[in-house]
Amino acid sequence: MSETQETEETSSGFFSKLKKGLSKTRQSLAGGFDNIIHGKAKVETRNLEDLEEALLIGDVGFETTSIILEKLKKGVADERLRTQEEVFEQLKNIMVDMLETYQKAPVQPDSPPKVILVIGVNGSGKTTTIGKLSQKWTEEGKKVILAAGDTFRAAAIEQLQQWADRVGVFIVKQKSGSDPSAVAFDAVQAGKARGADIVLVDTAGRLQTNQNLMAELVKIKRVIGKVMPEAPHETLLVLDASIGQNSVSQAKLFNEALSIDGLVMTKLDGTSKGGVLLNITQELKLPVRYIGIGEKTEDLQEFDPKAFVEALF
Ligand SMILES: Nc1nc2c(ncn2[C@@H]2O[C@H](COP(=O)(O)OP(=O)(O)O)[C@@H](O)[C@H]2O)c(=O)[nH]1
Ligand SMILES: [Mg+2]
Repeated sequence: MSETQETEETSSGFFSKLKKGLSKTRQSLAGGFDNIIHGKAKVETRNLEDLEEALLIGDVGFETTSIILEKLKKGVADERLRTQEEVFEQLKNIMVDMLETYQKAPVQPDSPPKVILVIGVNGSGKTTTIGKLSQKWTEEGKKVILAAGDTFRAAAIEQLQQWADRVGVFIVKQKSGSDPSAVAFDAVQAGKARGADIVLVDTAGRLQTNQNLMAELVKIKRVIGKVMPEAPHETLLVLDASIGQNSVSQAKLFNEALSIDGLVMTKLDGTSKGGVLLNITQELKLPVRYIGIGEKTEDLQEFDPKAFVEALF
């Protein structure tokens, strides 16, 4: 197989997975548009009102929907947008623009390892995301080390250990109940000593109280910085997309305490609320780094705004 053929196949595989993963969101969000916007007929006010409703039902959120509608109305008033088809094309452009606004290239450290702190509430998909990323990067030839920083439950350490065994990467762990900062400290040190490219730090998502959790995460972050002053190079917040608008307030809480660098939106495959990505990027002004569209390793994709919007329709 030639190289171009291979690239085409991989990218079309990527896209068909994305389409499949987003099918529920497509049904709720874009399914609404099908009845509203089709073809060459002149656009009417009623079309825009129905569109607004479809966006709200698709969990795009009130503020963000208003911004989109304002732009479309202006286009119609200026007579730049005459047909329903033109409105639809413009809608896609607006969505891509919104999603691209805060995207940026991830930070590269001056010297390895790159330390990535992964945070988020219980069940959001932190450990699974770390497992998937470690597999992907190991296959790319990178040396990855895992830190079992969710010491709150023994099962959490075991779950990360299983990924480490499966992928064949080194894991730093202690027994449950131990100080997660100490685990993170050891892992970053091990990363330096062993010449690792990446250290992925798992964390707990639930403690006795939210305050305890935030304080613990802040401490982990500070302690990592003692081994490598510029680390963690990336703090990623993992959010379960199926909780829709609730993820916005959750993200704000974490961001205030820990200043997040990027988002991972998981479980987009099981939900109709994928429109929340538009809202959360506008509200948080943060890039989406990865999206999870299924259980398998290849179901974690780097976020691509154009492909995402294309797959929605
Ligand atoms: N369908 C689907 N399930 C996911 C995805 N990401 C994670 N999960 C599942 O969500 C559950 C919780 O994940 P886990 O990584 O343990 O969450 P954690 O508590 O944040 O570490 C597990 O059953 C995962 O298999 C995803 O993108 N799609
Ligand atoms: Mg976990």
